[in-house]
Amino acid sequence: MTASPVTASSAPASSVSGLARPTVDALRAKILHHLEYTLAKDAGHSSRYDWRMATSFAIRDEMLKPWFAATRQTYDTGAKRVYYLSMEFLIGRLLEDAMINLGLHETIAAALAAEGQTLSDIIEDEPDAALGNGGLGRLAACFLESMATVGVPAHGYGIRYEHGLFRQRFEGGQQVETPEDWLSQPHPWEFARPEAAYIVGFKGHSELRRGKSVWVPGETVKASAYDTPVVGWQGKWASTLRLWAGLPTTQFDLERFNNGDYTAAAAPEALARTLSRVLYPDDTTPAGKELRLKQEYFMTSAALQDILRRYQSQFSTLADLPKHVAIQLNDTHPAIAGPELMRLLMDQHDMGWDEAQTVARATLGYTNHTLLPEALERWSTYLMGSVLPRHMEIIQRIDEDHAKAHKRPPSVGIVQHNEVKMGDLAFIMSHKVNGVSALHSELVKETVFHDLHKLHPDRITNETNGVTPRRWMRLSNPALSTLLDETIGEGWTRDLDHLKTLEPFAQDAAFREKFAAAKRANKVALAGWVQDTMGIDINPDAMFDIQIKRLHEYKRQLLNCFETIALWHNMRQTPDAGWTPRVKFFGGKSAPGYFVAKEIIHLINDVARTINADPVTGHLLKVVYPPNYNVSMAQRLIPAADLSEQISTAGKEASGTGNMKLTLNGALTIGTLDGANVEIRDLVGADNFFLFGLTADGVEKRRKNINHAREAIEDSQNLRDVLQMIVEGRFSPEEPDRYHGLVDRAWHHDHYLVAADFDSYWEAQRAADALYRTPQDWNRKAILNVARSGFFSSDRTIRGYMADIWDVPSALKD
Ligand code: 26W
Repeated sequence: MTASPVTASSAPASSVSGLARPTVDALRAKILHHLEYTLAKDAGHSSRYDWRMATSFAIRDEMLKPWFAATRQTYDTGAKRVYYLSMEFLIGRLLEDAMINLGLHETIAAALAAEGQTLSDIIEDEPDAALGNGGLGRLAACFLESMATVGVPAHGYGIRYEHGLFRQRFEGGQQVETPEDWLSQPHPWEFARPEAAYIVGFKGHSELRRGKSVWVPGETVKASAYDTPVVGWQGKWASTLRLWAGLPTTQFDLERFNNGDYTAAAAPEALARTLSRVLYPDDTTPAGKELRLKQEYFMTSAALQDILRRYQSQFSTLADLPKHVAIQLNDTHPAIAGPELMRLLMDQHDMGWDEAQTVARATLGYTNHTLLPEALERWSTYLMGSVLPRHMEIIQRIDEDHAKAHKRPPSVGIVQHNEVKMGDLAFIMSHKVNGVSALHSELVKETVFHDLHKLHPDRITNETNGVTPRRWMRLSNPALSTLLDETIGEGWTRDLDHLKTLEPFAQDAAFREKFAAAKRANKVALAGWVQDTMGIDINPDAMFDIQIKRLHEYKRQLLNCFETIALWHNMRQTPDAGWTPRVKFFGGKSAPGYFVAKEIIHLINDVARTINADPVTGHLLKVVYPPNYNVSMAQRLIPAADLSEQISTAGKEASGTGNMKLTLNGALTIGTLDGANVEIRDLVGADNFFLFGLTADGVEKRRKNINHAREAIEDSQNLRDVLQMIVEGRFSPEEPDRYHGLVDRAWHHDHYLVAADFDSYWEAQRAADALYRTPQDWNRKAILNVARSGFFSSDRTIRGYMADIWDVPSALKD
């Protein structure tokens, strides 16, 4: 719950679909009912946890109506279904989102208040469902909510990790990871579905029987389903998130247990649970571990078996599968779906090779989310062959077919150098491949899939990412949401293009006042939270400059850190030069094994410690890096942002989605022409965007000059001073040579062109300083950013997938 003064306003009563909305008293009774009969607790002796669970169950009861209705209608109409396969769903908290979409926020607040309970405290008590690393996982969560709002008969399939993304804390400024355990308490939003369970095999061998290949797995586990309903805006439709948990197929080995061999007795259970034990915390470099491949196959096979079971309960001809089912692969992580669907169609449903391949390809779509070479999954043929011997056979033959069908250059091929390239497999086994921003989709054609694009020129399309305005505005920013409702009506929540009607108000001084007041209220609330949780005093009238995202060299948190040091250094020399006061916010986790990223975290914290203790600049500059950045913290930071840092090396950030959330909440962007920044700048207007840096082409050219960093540093007094201060231990007096490696890399291995872009970044930052000192101009531009951000709704993105890839109509009549 964003601690903003104004409470979130949910879907207005009249608009919630045909649903008789429960009154305050009815909901109060429901909560008390669950307290007594579901939790067996007396209202007088209930903890915050009890009240949260009882409130969650009361809301969950209301979710069942649209969920049942959507499920039933889809069966009755035989509507085409969409299945979104993802190893990650970065959901966050669900209580408030459900209340908002069901139009019950005020009602619940009143019901709880009548029982002396505070809704915001109860909302804060819910752990985040952190079943993802970053952009890819959060996009999947936004898509589920948008498919439920737009009316797509949709299921998300993933893994019910017992441990989501690790908790981050700082010790001596360094990241330390501890296991996340969201399931240490019962999770109120899931329904166990033990009847939906499937056997998944591994290893073993495949043999020919009567001319047919038959796989004889060496190990088996059971995938057991847990369903979570996802209700759309105004509760008109709902989608289902089905997550798989690993269970042993063999009984507990009592005999072994009785012989005292306890571990062996428990081994099958332990083995099975490892499959859904923990999320791999890497968001670029694949761990390449056998367990990760097994997790990917476990999720994918269970999903496909469930999809075919449901399909056959409605339709008889498997050859018609593509007419009734669309399956989307969220990056290459579920790419084994191609061979697995063919295996099921051939080995279990006697379909011929060619037909099975055609049906599979027509059913599958693949989304690429990254160009980073190290992020593209490649499994050794040895590992693939030992874990999935039957699939290795099928992959080999798919590759041979493709080679026969297309005169392809030697560089093209799924199996090469004893590796299976999952990107090529996903491309060849999908009827549509898409990038996630206009620039990225072009770069996908020119780089990672250049040769395949030549062979299949109409396969790659673009679907620019989006974010759900329900969580990222209506829920997170009630102050601005209420102002929008009063000014342009509530229609924007379902159709974000309505924001366009806000444009004229940018010229309205009175409206600008109200807009600035809403932003300031959010900043005051955030300042209070920073004081309470970190003991740092920040000025809510300073510019809140925010960079929140995973730590990665291409996202260039280091460039931001260098500019922060240069700003501090200049402020110290001329403290009375009329500087614009700033608070630099950083938020983000590093993959545990990514030491360069961890060193950057250490430096940022060391710089923060030094600057925050400096009495000379205390009123001008503060650096705040709250640990354990996650979805709930993003909901707290984004509404309070003035400046959005989107400073990645051009050509590296596939899209970005934080950039969209910050623009929607009235922040101005300082950024490069990378990912969706390009489309944000095009739509909000170049005058309302602080652009800097090399373009993607410029980066490729500059990289050819091996001395690009040294030359840039020698050209920049500011940057030289910064590197000098760092190398002499100015921020690490207790270990002066702590950053010698980092500074050496800045001079000699500046792969992401931090030095080359430093001066233009500095200039852009000073331009932001200047504009911030003219609040009327700043707010006019900020209002135009909000008014022109309608395109970045994930509803628009989903409508793109429905039209371009899935060929699925909305089940909702407008
Ligand atoms: C196997 C290791 C691994 C895990 C996750 C490799 C790569 C990933 C993801 C693709 C990384 C990711 O989250 N990519 C981000 O996806 C967002 C949603 O499309 C984009 O907005 C971001 O630009 C992109 O970095």
